[in-house]
Amino acid sequence: MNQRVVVDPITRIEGHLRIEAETNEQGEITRASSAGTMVRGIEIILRGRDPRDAWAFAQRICGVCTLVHGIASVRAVENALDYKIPPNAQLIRNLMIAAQYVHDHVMHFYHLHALDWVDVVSALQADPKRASELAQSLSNYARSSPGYFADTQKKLKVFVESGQLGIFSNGYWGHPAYRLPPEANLMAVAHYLDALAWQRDVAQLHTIFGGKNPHPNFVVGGVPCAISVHPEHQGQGKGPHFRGGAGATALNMVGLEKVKNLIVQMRDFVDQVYVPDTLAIAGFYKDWAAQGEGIGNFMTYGDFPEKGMDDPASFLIPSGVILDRDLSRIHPVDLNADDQIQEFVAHSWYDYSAGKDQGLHPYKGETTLHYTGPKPPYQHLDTDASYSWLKSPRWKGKAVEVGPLARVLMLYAKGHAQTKELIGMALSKLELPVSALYSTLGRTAARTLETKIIVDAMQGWYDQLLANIKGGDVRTFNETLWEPSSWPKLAKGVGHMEAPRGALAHWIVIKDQIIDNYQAVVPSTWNAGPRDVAGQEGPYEAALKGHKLHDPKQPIEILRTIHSFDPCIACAVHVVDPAGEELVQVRVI
Ligand code: NFE
Ligand code: MG
Repeated sequence: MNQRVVVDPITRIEGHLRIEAETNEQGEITRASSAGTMVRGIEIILRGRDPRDAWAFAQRICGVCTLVHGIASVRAVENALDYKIPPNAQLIRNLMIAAQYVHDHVMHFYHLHALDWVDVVSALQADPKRASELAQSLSNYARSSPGYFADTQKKLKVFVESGQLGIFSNGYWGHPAYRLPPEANLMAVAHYLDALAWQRDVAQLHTIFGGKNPHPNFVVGGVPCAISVHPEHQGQGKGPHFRGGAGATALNMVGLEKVKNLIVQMRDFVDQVYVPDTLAIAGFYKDWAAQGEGIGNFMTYGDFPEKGMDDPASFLIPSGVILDRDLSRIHPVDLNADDQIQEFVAHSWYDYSAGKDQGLHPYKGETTLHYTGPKPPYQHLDTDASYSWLKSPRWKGKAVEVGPLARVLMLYAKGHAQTKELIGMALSKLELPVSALYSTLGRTAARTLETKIIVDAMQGWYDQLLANIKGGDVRTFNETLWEPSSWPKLAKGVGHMEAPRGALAHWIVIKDQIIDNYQAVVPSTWNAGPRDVAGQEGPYEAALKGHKLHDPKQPIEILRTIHSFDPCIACAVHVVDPAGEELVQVRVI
């Protein structure tokens, strides 16, 4: 029987996402639709403000990928005003972005995605001694004694026996799609809990450079921490006098020493826990290397400049587009070209002033709710009409996937040595071909491998920062353009970055020293957006096709593939109903 399977809300993500899937008589998904079901707003409230303040508002688009919208925003203003930042500021930004990746990806793996693969309740059947042997065969992580696993099991037992699974409630425990032996389940549950404590520690890197986490402070022209080589100045120094923030942070050798230790703590967890766990768990789910392929087009904007944002050749992650999985040809991306990046609203609950069928480049982007067609509430999505609060971004008219898989493919295609080595290692361990990367499993493994690449790069940026300071260069802020009267009457610019979930850019138009237009096109919009005017699906929609649901009432297969993208719908839907009305009722089906 043909069926419609509705998952709303998708849990263990950020924000509100609904998936509707139509299945055929064999229970296979023939058509899937992805809908952002809640609106919120940032772009509109930025208009009319001082562009130097924009980062503080824009950063509040999301608290999960904290920092990224702050960075994209200051880069947009710096690009518009041709504003150079000092080398130390570049290095500190790289370290802060890298710390965000490592934190975010580890949390996604253990706290958002692992339970699609790990049966928590089955861990009660495990023999702690054998769990310890398994853990020790995978890595030299210190917390792997039989006693440690016995303790974890005891904690879990209390949860399960009380009938209140708390953070583990509502899983599809016992579903036949779970394949790990009880010992592997126990190990993963132990690491889930360890990762919670670890992430609390490593978030401190942001507090040292940016004063706090989430939402560390930034400043147009650099970073708001003044470097002092005198230990007594810690916490009292005067950094750049930036507007709208909580004040500058002073950074001394005590803070820098702490950063050094945090980098080691991050790297150890990635090497000893995250990478081995990913490969061990993947070994039980190799059939997922042939499911969830997606659209086969990938895009990166590039990030982690060695020199400056105006020197893309120095980026650790290169920019480009891959079409139809053809790794031999990288197409250049131009974020300023009118006909490359455009947002469409043909199937979104918006109108554009010149009609619903055209695409708009973000400099001319419109964020208004003049939409007069049918809107929520709805019984089911009207996928022939409009069905999402997300827009549909396209590159030269094509849907592209962004994120860890796009980045790892780009590095691989460009011949990056460590990436080639890591992919070679993972594929040979799993005995899978390169084509296995284009899958749900490939996407999840790519996230792990890029974490390894980025955490390894942190030491080099740290060493360079220390060498600069020791050589007498303590500059972190360039104030030459801080006076708005020095700006041109009209300026526009784009700030881009690679956020953990993919390519992110903010476009700004500055007129008479204030923001005239501000548009953010974010990773989850690229991946989760609805069909476009030509009927082309977005990446989530394409990736779900062909999945066979074992039990439509427990659609774990949908969760596996959607979670492999790490959705963030707060980022994706950042526009607001100007009247502040409730626009949709979220229903759980
Ligand atoms: Ni809110 Fe985000 C990231 C951005 S969205 S999580 O990473 O930008 O896709
Ligand atoms: Mg937008």
